[in-house]
Amino acid sequence: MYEFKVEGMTCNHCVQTITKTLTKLDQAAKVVADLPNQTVKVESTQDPKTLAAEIEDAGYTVISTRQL
Ligand SMILES: [Cu+2]
Repeated sequence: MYEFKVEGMTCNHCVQTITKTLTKLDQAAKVVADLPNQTVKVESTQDPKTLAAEIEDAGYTVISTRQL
């Protein structure tokens, strides 16, 4: 599982956008976005760089990535 610190998530729509884009990349991915903490936890077999790039493509900035 990876935790991404993300900048730019402001509402539930952002959460949905990020969740949708990541599950499109990996249908088996489990995504938990935490709006107050501005983090996105992702359980996925995909490379974390690929996941981060996907979040950025959706219009958000990934500040840091860590493995949990
Ligand atoms: Cu939003």
